[in-house]
Amino acid sequence: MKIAFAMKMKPGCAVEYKKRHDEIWPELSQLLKDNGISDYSIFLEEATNTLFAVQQQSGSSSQDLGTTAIVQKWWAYMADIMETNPDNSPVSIPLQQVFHMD
Ligand code: RM4
Repeated sequence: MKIAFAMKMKPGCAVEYKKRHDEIWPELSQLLKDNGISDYSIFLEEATNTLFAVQQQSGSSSQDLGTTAIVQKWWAYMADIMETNPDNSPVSIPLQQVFHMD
């Protein structure tokens, strides 16, 4: 199932945000794949620093993996450039699909 959600990046962090994702930890990407996440993209709207994530999921969302140590470590690593909840998880707003074409 394809899902999408919005997150917020702190202003002026686009280069660093992309750099960190270009260098995503292999153990994190493997964990995501092991949990049925694929075809995962994140897009940035620079005017509002809004991040739009889209992913295929066969079980839980990437945002539901916060009980794993590697996701907790990644969220703590990313917290300085994102809007987060007290547990460092990124504030994530589920988005409703209103159109799809194969
Ligand atoms: C994002 C955010 C998400 C994570 C991806 C890989 O910045 O931390 O929760 O799934 O990175």
